[in-house]
Amino acid sequence: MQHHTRPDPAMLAESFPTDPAGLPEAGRPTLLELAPGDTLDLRVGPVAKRLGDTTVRMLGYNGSIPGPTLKVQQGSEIIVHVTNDGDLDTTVHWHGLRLENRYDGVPHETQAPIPVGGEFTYRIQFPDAGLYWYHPHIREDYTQELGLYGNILVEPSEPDYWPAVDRDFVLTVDDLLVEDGKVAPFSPTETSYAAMGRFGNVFLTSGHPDLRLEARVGEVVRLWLTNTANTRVFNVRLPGARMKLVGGDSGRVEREEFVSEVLLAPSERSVVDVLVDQPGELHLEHHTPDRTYRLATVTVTEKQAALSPAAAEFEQLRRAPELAAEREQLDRWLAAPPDKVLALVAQMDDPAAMPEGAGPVTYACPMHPEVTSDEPGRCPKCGMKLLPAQSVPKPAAADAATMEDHDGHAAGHDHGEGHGTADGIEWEDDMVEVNRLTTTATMHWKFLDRTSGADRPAIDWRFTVGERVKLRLVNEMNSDHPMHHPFHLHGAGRFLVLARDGVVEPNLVWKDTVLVRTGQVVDILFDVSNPGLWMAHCHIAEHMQSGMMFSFNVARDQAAAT
Ligand SMILES: [Cu+2]
Repeated sequence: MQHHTRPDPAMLAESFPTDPAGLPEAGRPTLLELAPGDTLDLRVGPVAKRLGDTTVRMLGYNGSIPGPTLKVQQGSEIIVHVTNDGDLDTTVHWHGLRLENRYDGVPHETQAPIPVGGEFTYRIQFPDAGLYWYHPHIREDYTQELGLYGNILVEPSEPDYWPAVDRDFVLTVDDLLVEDGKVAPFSPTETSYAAMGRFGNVFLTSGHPDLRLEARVGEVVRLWLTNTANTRVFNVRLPGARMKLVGGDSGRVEREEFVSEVLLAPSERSVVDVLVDQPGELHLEHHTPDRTYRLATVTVTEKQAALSPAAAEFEQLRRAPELAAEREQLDRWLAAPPDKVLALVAQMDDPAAMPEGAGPVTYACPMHPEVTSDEPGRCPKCGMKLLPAQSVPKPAAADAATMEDHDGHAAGHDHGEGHGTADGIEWEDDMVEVNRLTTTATMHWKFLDRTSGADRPAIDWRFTVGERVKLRLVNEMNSDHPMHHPFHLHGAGRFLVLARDGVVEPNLVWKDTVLVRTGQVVDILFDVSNPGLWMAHCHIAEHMQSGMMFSFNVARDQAAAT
């Protein structure tokens, strides 16, 4: 075991290091095929990352951003030996895997943090086919933003689990906030951008600001997509090619369907097949109500030998029998009252609080500065808490403060009246100045257990292996900052979405994260399968840091539960 001297805490209090000089250049992620019982060495360390003309200091697993893509077999187990040469304590969380609790990577609950210079060995199991990922579970707002994420592809035991394809692209979608040629600063002691999370201005697809991929005419290409952003929701399109949705967070969908776009909240995954039937260039895009951003370019070359078997089957829309069986018993669960009701709320202090008796105050909405009032209250347009007007940029200044697009990545600029809140999703940071100032000290994101109707902030959930539990997630509008939250449950089990605002989920897939839009009520059916102490949290990194998390207990059997 290596022993490094830990950095001087006084220095840590100032800032994290930002100088890329002398660091190895970040590599491209490698694909590592691991056999059952194999050991992987995974090292966290700083890298120099080129972004256009600038080079910034970031963090990588094994020197690449993203870290290596692990390809493993369903039902297998591997050993991962992690060493931490990063900037702060770390753990590795294996997102979406139903694994043994003690390897879940939650600091102080399932393991001690791995100090800088320290190491930890994980045994990771893969009971379910599909696309998963790994990332730290300490200060994700910093470490994930800086590049610590990687994918896991679990190959199904069943040979025809997925339709045939000719080519796979495993892609992470992300955004990074760069200011003055550096990654925008972080405090080692507190999380900023706590209100909306840290939106970036450079889009990184698989770590690349201008990713170029190649395919051949007549092929079916599978896109394995993971949203690794701190807070941004991605809506992914590929104009000019047909996309077929085949899978989600954990495995395949109930019924394959042709789609024009897929929505990915932070930490969610989507698996889509694409038939590329014409030569030329295709652009993978992120499409919001107001803007379009380019995520990657796919060059389709004409060199094609014969029609691939995958292309011949592309029109088929298959069904998953295991999810059809779940559909059979869905009515019973839809009719049942929820076992637990969880409210998602915000309490926001004024980030530029005025001393008492400082004179008359007028209030304004940080997202709609034209909304003003002589009294405290909430914005009639979005429900946001009104703040003293001096802490809200003037309407003219507000526009100048909206995100500038990075070189050439904005394909369209129809920035209208609508702001970024259409469909209960905040697509952009529309209150940059206020958001930057909000910290874990002034912004309190909360889950409240409203099962019995009352506010009961201390959540005490106890489940038993083998149980199924209906959870109702209520994103309350009566909150200081109503916005969307991707709700994530750790590997105690997996869940199906039953209904969103009373609308029965049309296409089932096993999930570990669900997007709860502003004001929405989402019912999920949680299939509890693993004992231990497990976390639930919002996967907006800054929201989790600001309190939107709790842990719950799963007993091995009924006797242990009582
Ligand atoms: Cu949240």
